Amino acid sequence: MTFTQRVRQIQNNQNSLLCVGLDVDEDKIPVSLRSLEHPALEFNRQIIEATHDLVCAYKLNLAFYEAMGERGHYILQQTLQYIPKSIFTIGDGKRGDIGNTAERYLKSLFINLNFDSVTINPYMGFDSVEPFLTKPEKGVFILALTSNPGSKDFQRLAVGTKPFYEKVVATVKKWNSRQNIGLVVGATHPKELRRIRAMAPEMPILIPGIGKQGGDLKSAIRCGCDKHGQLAIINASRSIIYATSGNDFAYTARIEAKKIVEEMRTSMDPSMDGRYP
Ligand code: OMP
Repeated sequence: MTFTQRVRQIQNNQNSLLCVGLDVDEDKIPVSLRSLEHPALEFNRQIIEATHDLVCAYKLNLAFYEAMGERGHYILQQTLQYIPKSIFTIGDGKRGDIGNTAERYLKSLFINLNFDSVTINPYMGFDSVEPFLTKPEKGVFILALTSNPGSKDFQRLAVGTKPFYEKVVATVKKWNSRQNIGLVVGATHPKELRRIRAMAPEMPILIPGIGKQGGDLKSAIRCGCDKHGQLAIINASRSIIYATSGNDFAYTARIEAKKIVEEMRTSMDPSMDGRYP
């Protein structure tokens, strides 16, 4: 099964497009957990336990684990063990380097940590991405138009008559012979998201930027889904995992996740026949 087929299957089984970002920050963990040996691990365990029936994916941004030093690697490995196999994982490191270095990233992310997919920065071109594409069952989310204000600095520059990010989309489509490439497009750019979905009707699109970054959930669903109401993977990190700083953080995370999923489910009414409200 290719990665894209797997995303469809998981979204179908889970009836969800939601990806919870496990961007765990030790400074934001409730006081009640702080006396434990690994507070961040217990925090993740409880978040996963409380939300796993509501999500299609968990995204672990590696920066948050690297920032914890040696412990961080252990917490990353153990967190991955808590995630049910029926849900896919995204190792978010936005890697991208010359071929032999890319091979090392691949070994770390796809073999040692066994992530189902990764985020990749395509700035260094095909040879920096190619090693990640060799396994059809492993997904590669390539940055197209990111959610942050600085996305305008390079990604929107004109290449001929088109913005650079469209060139990225058109080019990576040609690399997708194994059906394992996805794109990253910020929810903060709904108009461009719609255009990118039209250019790449069959690619998974990871859509961060709802919640704290101000992107609109409904627009992300409307503009990001394919014609079957799938393949948009809508990420929320802080707005779910830090919805409260209290001891009821896991319960509150569930409530927040549920709100998003309910909105998704209404928007995905099959009678809409591929159109979204
Ligand atoms: P929240 O803003 O807390 O929901 O977190 C967003 C998460 O998505 C962080 O892990 C970011 O690093 C990541 N992200 C973006 O915010 N914008 C992008 O354009 C791309 C990503 C990403 O690749 O995941």
